Amino acid sequence: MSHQPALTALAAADPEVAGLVEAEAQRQHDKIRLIASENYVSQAVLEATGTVLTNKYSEGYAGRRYYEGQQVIDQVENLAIERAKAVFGVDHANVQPYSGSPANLAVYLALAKPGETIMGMALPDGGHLTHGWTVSATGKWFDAVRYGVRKETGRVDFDQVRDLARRHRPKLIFAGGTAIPRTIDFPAFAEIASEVDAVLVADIAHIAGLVAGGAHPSPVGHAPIITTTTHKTLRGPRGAMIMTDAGHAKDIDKAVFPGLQGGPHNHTTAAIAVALGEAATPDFRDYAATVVANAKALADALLERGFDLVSGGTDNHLLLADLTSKEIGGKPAAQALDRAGIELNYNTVPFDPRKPFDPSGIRIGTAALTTRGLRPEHQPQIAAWIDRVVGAAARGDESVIERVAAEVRELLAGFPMPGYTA
Ligand code: DSN
Repeated sequence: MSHQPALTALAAADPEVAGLVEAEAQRQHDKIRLIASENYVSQAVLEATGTVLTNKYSEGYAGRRYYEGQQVIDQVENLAIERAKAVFGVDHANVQPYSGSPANLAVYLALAKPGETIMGMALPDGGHLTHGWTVSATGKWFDAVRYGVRKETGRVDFDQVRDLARRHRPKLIFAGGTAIPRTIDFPAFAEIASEVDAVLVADIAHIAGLVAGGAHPSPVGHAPIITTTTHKTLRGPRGAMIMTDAGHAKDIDKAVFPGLQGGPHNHTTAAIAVALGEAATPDFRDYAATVVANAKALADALLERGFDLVSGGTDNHLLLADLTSKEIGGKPAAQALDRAGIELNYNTVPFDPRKPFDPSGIRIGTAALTTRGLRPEHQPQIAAWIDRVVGAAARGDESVIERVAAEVRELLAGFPMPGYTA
């Protein structure tokens, strides 16, 4: 049992680190990974991230660098850019942001001045820290206005979005987030942004793979600026991109470099290119459709078992369960599920009376298990395990948890993991 590519030199030079990497590979193999922002990248993506491209500095952009020796790096970056443009149908792509938060910060730098008004979804309602939440620099340095979901439906309250936008006239409106189980209505956001002369920024980090694979409507044509990480449903390395219309290209490029970052991580850029090559294939469309089918099947099975899902279900890769009726908090439930080989995160739910570090909910995503090969017919079993473990944790019955962990390992033994040979 070992990591692929093999860690031959690493094991010889630094057995301690090699041992930790092997242990993590084994852990990822043995668990049903339901963290909605995670995935398994292909071995090709893994190989690209572990290349000599990490040795090269290349501040600037292709043809306009501040270091010599860019004959190859320029080609790598241009390849990633052209693939991003083709996969998402955009005019321009910047593939240099180190991750999602720096990508969003670059958008602020390009389009707003400190103290100006911006608008985003409140974190407890499903938004992201960098959409102006209180503890983020974006909430401290900008006058952040926050919209949320309706209590009765768990869906974005567009009356509130429109009302707040008219009253506060933000420079930017962010659409997207980290715990939104329903289709994001980009045309509705675009209409409001246009009415108040704001720039609509679609943060598609969670759903980028679904957009690329045709399983979620695209924001292109509605949002002139689109940010995304590359490692969630898109199934690339940890990184990010900003995609724009032609009019915003220069300002965004200037904001990423030299505005915010230094040299791009060229090994990551190569791996983004590989992931985008994969995202252009028919197999990826099947994967994206199956991610959604798996999430819907898991939602149905959990609803049958009495789980309370925010918005009553899902349209995408993500479910948010409020465990109040199960008489357990999200955190002890998530910890028990992890011990049972089912890995997810505790999460606030909209209007959560509990604190963010000890909230009422758990967040569940189906991207990684889909990559692993699990299908809708496996979801009732996963729901049954979640139900058993949540019940056992509420009762303090550790023996059930151990039995489920063994059953999970047995199921997963039949589903190979990219980056690992059993
Ligand atoms: N922390 C990521 C997530 O889990 O959704 C978003 O940045």
